[in-house]
Amino acid sequence: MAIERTLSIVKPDAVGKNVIGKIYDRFESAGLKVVAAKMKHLSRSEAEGFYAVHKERPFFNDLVQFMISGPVMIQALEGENAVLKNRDLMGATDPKKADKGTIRADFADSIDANAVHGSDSAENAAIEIAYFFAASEVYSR
Ligand code: IDP
Repeated sequence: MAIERTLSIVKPDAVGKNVIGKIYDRFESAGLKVVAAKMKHLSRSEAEGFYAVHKERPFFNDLVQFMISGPVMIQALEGENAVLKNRDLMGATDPKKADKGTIRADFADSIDANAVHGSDSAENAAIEIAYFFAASEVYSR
């Protein structure tokens, strides 16, 4: 299976709950490596740009407001089938519908405050990683 990269964000709710390490443990236990990482308090324009694909959706303003409500932890993950593997670890967008044992089932409170972001395709992963990291900041290993 191909080695892929995906972009992951620990959202402000999970950073606020002090569970960055617990979430990283899920990635590492599943065989995903953190190959880039930074903590950042996004500006409104950074959050709007990142979620531009959702700008016509009714929840866009709430989503942006939530994403700038506190610092986030942003990481690129690398491993076999990384995009899907991370989506499986995250669970469904709505934590009430997320499978038991997933990050969102265990750490998220609501569809707005749902603990993590993860790229939904390898193509988007490449775009999202480049949005936050220069190539020289990603350490393949
Ligand atoms: P994903 O994060 O599981 O990939 P997307 O559909 O890409 O889900 O939506 C991006 C983010 O927008 C979600 O993680 C969630 O925080 C928020 N969101 C999605 N749908 C809704 C909704 O119906 N109400 C409120 N927020 C939503």
